[in-house]
Order: sequence, then structure tokens, then C-alpha cells
Amino acid sequence: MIKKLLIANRGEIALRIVRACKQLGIQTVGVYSTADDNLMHLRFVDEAICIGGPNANQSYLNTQAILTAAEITGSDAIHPGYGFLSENAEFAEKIEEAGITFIGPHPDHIRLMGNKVSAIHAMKQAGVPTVPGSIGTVNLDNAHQQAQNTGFPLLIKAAAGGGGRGMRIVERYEQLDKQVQAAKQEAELWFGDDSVYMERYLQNPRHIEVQVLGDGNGNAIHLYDRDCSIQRRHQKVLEEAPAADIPDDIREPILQACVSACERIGYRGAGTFEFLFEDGQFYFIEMNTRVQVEHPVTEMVTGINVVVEQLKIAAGYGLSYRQNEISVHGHALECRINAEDPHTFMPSPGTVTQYFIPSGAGVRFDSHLYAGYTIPSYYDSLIGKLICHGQTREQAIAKTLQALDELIITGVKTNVSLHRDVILTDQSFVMQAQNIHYLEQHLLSSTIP
Ligand code: MV4
Repeated sequence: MIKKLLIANRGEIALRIVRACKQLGIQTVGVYSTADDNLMHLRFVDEAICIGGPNANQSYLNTQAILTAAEITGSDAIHPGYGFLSENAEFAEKIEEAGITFIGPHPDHIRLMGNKVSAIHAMKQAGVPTVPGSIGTVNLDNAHQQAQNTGFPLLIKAAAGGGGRGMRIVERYEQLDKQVQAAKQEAELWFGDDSVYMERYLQNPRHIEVQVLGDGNGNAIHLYDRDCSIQRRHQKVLEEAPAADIPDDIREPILQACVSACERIGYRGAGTFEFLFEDGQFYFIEMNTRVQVEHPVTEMVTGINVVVEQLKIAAGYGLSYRQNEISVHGHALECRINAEDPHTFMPSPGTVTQYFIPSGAGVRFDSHLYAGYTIPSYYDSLIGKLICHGQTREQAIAKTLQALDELIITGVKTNVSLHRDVILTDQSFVMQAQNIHYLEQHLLSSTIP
């Protein structure tokens, strides 16, 4: 039902999407910027089209160029991958108006979740637990009332935000007016929308997310959870599935609430519910309406191909699994491998000279790299994802360490040593799952002699 699919993305996820299409016998169209004619997936697609200049605004964010490429090639579907236009409701709308299938949810659902205030409202109604906070948006007229209901310390967030930009912690009542005013200004400047809201500030939560799939007709399933707490400056560094040490009687109701919420709104495609987890409780914060970078850890423990499922749902085949056919086997870790200085975190673009990838049972490396490839400086520094599976978390860690030792990438700096020396051999990480502040705190304490 999909004959030819255009991949509106680059790098490892573009290659990942090509593989899923080939598995289903779907023809593929690659698009690339003038800085990207060396991308590996372009060798595997049926057709490749240049869509514009190196800056993403000229190419991967250029709705018209992508639509034109789809029309010229006779593509009947577009997969947006992650980042770029993947959560842009207007893009999804334009695609569907052109009679092309968008691999993702209905544009109304992208919009609903893009506004965090409406997302929280919808999830509350569906019975998903949320952080105590404001009802609707906050302005200078209602800030004091809203703060009283929220409690201190509280966090002001932009309704159009997400991913951590434009958040302000307010410790005391006296700072409230000033911080609301500043937050609204900042939100207007960054997102073109000055709406803000409030939540109680959780001091030391873990970041746990739930993967879902909906068929768009009121049926949905979950693919369990992931722990994405190991991050620096809102960039995830290492993810795992399942989230460790969550009792079943706390996990199960949350998984079920995510499924009911999807069924209630008629959600279509892959989605992720983001939660903060603190003192044994889950609090919904946001929903992502795209396939995520870290989806492979879910694939490793469930055996389900998330991108294939996205394509099948979009093609109208519905869900391939019933909930009772899905279970978690063992444990998986994903290390994001970035071309960056492991100490300064500065990007390190350049040409890859030597390249060897680890393999073996339970070892997967998702990457578009090859020896001789020049990593451009225009895009993010993710160059690969090492995903390792073991029977237990401990075994997954051991396998990851072994695989990192086998991984050879020369010519550019990478963060392999960060994974090996800072995280995976640190006893506090090995002994138990850590909270969202772990990496930044641990980097401070481990770099001061
Ligand atoms: C929070 C929070 C504490 N309390 N909300 C940051 C990104 C955005 N998606 C939500 N974020 C947070 N929201 C309340 N009520 C702490 C964070 C947060 C965070 C969350 C997930 C992963 C990493 C983080 C790093 C700093 C702060």
C-alpha cells in the first residue's frame, strides 16, 4: 500500500529507514543537502535528489523542497525520522494535502502534543498522572493563585517549549512575578509564543519514557519503557531498556494509562510518553510524536521492529501484535557515539580514517559511517549508536564495555572514553540506575583532581 517512500532525513536514521523499507519491499527516495552527497544511505536508495544548501533551513527543514522532491519522484509516503520536520504539524498537514502519506500521527495530535499545556490537559483527562502544577497557562494576573496550588520550588516552562529550553526554577514567592515576566519574554523570543505554565520542581527524578504504537482507530499497545536519565545539557548520552528497579505494581498502571490515553484520542503511529520518576511515583511531562533516537533499546528487548511497525500502520495494516504477545527479554543499553571532544564536548567534524565496528550476539551498531567519510559540521554530532543486549543489566554493561573496546573510529574525536571511563565503569552507575543529574555531577567530581 506504500510503493515509494521519501526519507526526509539524513545520517544513521535515514539508513535505518531504508533498511525497514527494503524489508517491506518499499522503494526508497533519499534527499540530501549539498553538504551531504557522501551519505551512505544514498548508495542504497532507488533514487536520490539534492534538496538544497548545507544549512538545514535550506534543505532538511525546507518543506517546499521536500514536497517537490516527493512529487517529482512520485513518492506516495514520507518518513520524517527524528528532529528536523518530524514534529511539525504544518509539514504533516501539507504532505497529506498533497495526497502523500505522512509516516506519523495525525497533524492534530502533533499539534496537541506540541503545546505542552494542551498535552498535559489531554493526559490528565485520560488518567495519566501529571506533575502538580498550574491549570492552563500562567500570566501576571493569575501567577500567585497558580503558584499557591503548585507549591515551591516550582518550575516555569514554555508551553511551546520542550527539551529543556526556557525553564526557570522559582524557589520563593518573592521571585515569582519577575520570573514569570522573564519566562514569557524568553518564550516569545525562542518559540514565538509567550504562553508559560508551572509545575512543582522535582529535585532528583529519573527520566523514564514509555514507547507506544497506535493504529489510529482506537487500538494501541505499549512496548514497555526506557530510562534516559544519563544526559548532559538535555542531550541524552546513554539509554537503557527496561528502566531498572521499578516494581511491577508501579510500572504496569503507567503502561496501561499510556495505552488508554492513545486509545482515547485515536493516536496513530509511534509515540513516546515522557515521565519523571521520583520517590516511587511517575509524573507525565511531555509526549513525543516521532520515532526516537533511542528506539533500538526497545527493539532489542521486545524483538519488535519499531520503524517497520510505523510503516505498516501508515500503510493501513494496523498493529502486528496484541499486548499479550509482547514481553521484555533481558536488558539493553545504547551508547550514543558522537564526533566530539570527550572532555570539552565540542563537536569534532572531519574525515574518518579507520573504522571497525564491533559485532557478535546481542551487539548492534546503527551508523552511517565508513572509512573515508567526512562528517560535515552543519548537523548534530551523532555518528553512531552502540546497542548491546544481555540477560541482565550487569551483562548488558559488560557486553557494552567489550564492544566499546572493539570499536575503532579514527580521524575524529569521539566520546567513546566518556562511555567507558566515566559511566560504564563507575560503580554507582553499575550498582543502580541514576537520576538526571548524575552525569553532570559525576563529571564535576571526577575531573577535579
Ligand atoms: C522538569 C524537571 C523537574 N521538575 N519538570 C527538562 C527537559 C524537559 N523535557 C523537561 N525537563 C525537566 N522538567 C519538573 N516539574 C526537570 C527537568 C530536567 C530534565 C528532565 C529530563 C531529562 C533531563 C533533564 C535535565 C534537567 C532538567
